[in-house]
This record gives sequence, C-alpha cells and structure tokens, in this order.
Amino acid sequence: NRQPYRHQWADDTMSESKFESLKEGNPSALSISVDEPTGGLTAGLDPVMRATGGTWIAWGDGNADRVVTDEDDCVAVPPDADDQYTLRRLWLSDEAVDGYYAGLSNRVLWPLCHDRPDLVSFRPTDLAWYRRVNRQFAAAIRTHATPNAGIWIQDYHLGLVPSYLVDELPPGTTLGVFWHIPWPTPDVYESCPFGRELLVGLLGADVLGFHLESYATRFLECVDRFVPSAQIDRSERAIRHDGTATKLVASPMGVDTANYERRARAGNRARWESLCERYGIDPTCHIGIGVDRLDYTKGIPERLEALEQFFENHPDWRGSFTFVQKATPSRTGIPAYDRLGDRVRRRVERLQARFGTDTWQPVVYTEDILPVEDLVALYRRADLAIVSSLCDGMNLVAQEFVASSVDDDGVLVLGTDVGAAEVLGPHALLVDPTDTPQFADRIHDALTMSTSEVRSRMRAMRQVVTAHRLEAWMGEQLEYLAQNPLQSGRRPKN
Ligand code: ADQ
Repeated sequence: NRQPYRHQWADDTMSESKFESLKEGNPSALSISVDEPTGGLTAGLDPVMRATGGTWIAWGDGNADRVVTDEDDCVAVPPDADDQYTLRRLWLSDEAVDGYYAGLSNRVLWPLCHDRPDLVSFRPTDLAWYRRVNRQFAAAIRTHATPNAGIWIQDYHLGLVPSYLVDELPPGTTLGVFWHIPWPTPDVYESCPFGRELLVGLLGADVLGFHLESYATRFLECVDRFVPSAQIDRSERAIRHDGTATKLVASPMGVDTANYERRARAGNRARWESLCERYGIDPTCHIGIGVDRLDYTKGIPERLEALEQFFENHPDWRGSFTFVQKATPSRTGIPAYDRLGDRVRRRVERLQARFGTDTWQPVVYTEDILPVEDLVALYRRADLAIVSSLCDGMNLVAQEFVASSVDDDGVLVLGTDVGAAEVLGPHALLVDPTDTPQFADRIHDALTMSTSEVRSRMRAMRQVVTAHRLEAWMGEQLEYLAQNPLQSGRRPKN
C-alpha cells in the first residue's frame, strides 16, 4: 500500500510538455524533491529491495493529479544509487482513496482487527472501492510478475488481491501476504461485512504471515467457522480451499537493530540539548517517552491518566521527571481519530494545569514528525519508555527503544496486549493499561529500579531484539516464500 519514496513536484501543474522535457533528461524543467522512507516497514523493506532488485508497487500517495500517463508511474529508486529497484505507483482518485483506504481499511478492518467492533462504520460503496483498488493492484502485479517471481503483499489494505491472482500468474510464482495487525476472534470477526470474501481472498496466497501464533490460530478458527468448504490441517497450519493451499506462519517482525545502534552511538549531546531547548525540557530531569501515531489503539489517554495518578501519589517526583509524548496525527477526518486528538490534548492541558510550574512541565507533548536522529537521541536519553497500546499487532517503537538504548540504562513499560510483549515480556515491566493504579505503580517501579536490575533487563531485551532483527525476519519470510511455490496448485493460464 505504501510507497517507500515520495516525489514532490514543486510546481503544481504537470503538463505533458514539462513531463516530456523531464523524460528527455532535463530535470531542471521541474523541481522534484524526494522524501526518504521513514519508520517501520517501508524503511525496512527498502534495503532488501535494493539488494534483490525487483518492483515495488504502491499507491502513489500525494501526487494523484500531477502525473498524466500510465508510463509515468515508473521510477528508479533510490535516486542516485547503484543498487536501485523500480517503483511503480498506482495513481488513485481521491474518491478511491476515501473508499478503500479511509473507508474500508481504516473504518472497518482496523477497528475490527483491534477488537473495537463498536467503531466499525461500514458503507457499501467503500467495499466496492476496496474491491476495485485491490483489482488494480492485482492487475499491476500481473503485468510485472516474471516467471518464478516471489510476490509479497503487505497488510490489510490488500486482502483480496491474492484471490484475484489465483489462476493468473506465471508458472512457479509464489504469493505471500503478511498481515501486520492482529487477527480477531471468530466472535468479533462475525460482524465483518465481507467476512467470507476476505478469508477466501487471503486463501489465494501460498503463505500467510502474522506476527504471533495467536493471530494465526484465530485466522484458522475463522476459516473453520466461516468457510466450511475449506480443509484445515491444524498440525501443519495449512488450509486447502478450491484448488489452493495456504500455509500459515507466525514470526514477529523486528527492527533494523544495527542501524538504530549506529545512530545512537553517533548521536551527540548537542542534538539532545537542542531538543530540550526546542521543547522546553529541563535536561537535568529524569525522562520518560512515548512515541505513537495518534490512534485509539495506542492507549494514550490511559497513559496520561496513569501519569496524573503517579504525580498525585508521588509529589517528590514533581519537578524531577518529565514525560515526552510524541503523537503523530494520523487518519485525520475519521471521527474516532479527531475525537481522540481532542481528548489527548485536553488531558495534557489538565496535567499541565494541575502540576506544571514556571520552570517544569510534567508532560511535553508534540505532534511534530521528528527526523530519525532526533527520535534516536530521545530513545537513548530516556530513562523509561512506555508502550501501552490497548491492542497492537507488534509495535516497533518498543524494539526501536531497546535497540537505541546502547547504554543499557532504560526501562520499558509494556502493555500486556502489545504484540511485542510476547517477545520482550519477561524483561519489560508489564502493565494492564486500563488499571490506572497499577500503571502508576509501574511508572514508579521503573523510576526507582536499581541500576543493576535496569542493566540486566535491558541487556536481555537487547539480545532478544537483535535475534529478532528485521533482517532475520525478512530472511525467514523470503525462505517461506521460496519453500512454498508448488503447494499452491495454481492453474496458470499461460
Ligand atoms: P503502526 O501502528 O504504525 O504499525 P508501530 O509498529 O509502532 O505502529 O510503527 C510506527 C513507526 O513509525 C515506528 O517505526 C516509529 O518510529 C515511526 N514513527 C512514529 N511516530 C513518528 C514520528 N513522529 N516521526 C518519525 N517516525 C515516527 C503497524 C501495526 C504494528 C506493527 C507495524 C509493523 O499497527 O502493530 O508493529 O505495523 O508490522
């Protein structure tokens, strides 16, 4: 769904003649700037694509009305590098994006998979757009797939693509899907407005990956209940349906640990000091951090409530502990997100009004997007990080914090229902984010933990995060793809 590089044209209009001029090697006809990949998956897949070559197909977010011909969607990325790959964008109308992305993906699938069926808001036209855009992606894949290609589809925006490709791909092709968010229980999934269709859609894949075993098990249970014609082999975690065979795999995604470590070690005091200056942080304070998209699954209001309780219970920490909450606005325009933003800002103001002084803030709140160097500087300097989503497929921030804590001196407070708890659970301080008194106690525990315990927990977490690093996860996924091409029983047309 996401593109790794975004090209911004300084000029608002893209005429044929300007484009011709550009293609003829006169880039000065236009001023183009390229955003590098940020965060998580796109940043992680980019080096893999650079190493292997190939084609990345994505929605051309941000430039819909600027490109005029079909040919235009093909660019080599990264710019000016020897190890390039091809980026092909699907230019979608605003209406299409509103339907398949804001609508079906984020107002139906996202709340449903995060156990919030109460927030599902379904419009039949959104489903029509979801099908249509998924068909467009499938068509683009069909056009560019070579014999024996490995095709790897990411995430819940593209759940129907596999079924549109069964019978349509060259021989030897393997089709994998990785589903980055949780999979719900059958009782919750029952309210999915196209439940059977989505399950059958995903069963078009040879390999279907989830972060956790529990998500794969729930998927199997849903198939069992809603696709009775499917044959399920529970011990092999394999499902046969209508001529296809799908293998379910569970492997938690990791982060590029070496990169975070390198950046953390290369960081300097000046960067931290300038952050303190910019946000009015007292550099002598103990620091806690939270880094999240502004999403109702991330448990930000609950965290702020626990912080309020903590400052109430422990007046001695007022003036010497500051919590830095970075919340990136996301999916604005969807009512549940707009309401959440208002709620979070009000809670921050309340904390400030109750405890803040002329020289100290209990919470520093920013919606700025920070460059990764600043993010890493914060991770490294923080005495504790709180990742307390109410429900979260994996959560990469928890692992980024650990990878950046090269001094072994940070504590991770981690919600029990964050996917990362399955990986880091024994060494983090686990918390039920809805239990405010317990949560406030955990914050206190983190701040008063002995240095030796902090070190031993962080060292253990660093080992785990390194073992699960992105490279290992990628290797494992690609290995699954390589192992499974012949299981599908595909019936290629040519
Ligand atoms: P997300 O819900 O987006 O991902 P997460 O895993 O935490 O959640 O990844 C967010 C990424 O964005 C991190 O790499 C973080 O550093 C970055 N980021 C956040 N705010 C930022 C800011 N202001 N500036 C720069 N970078 C910022 C979904 C699922 C997760 C799953 C991932 C990957 O919801 O559960 O872990 O996909 O599978």
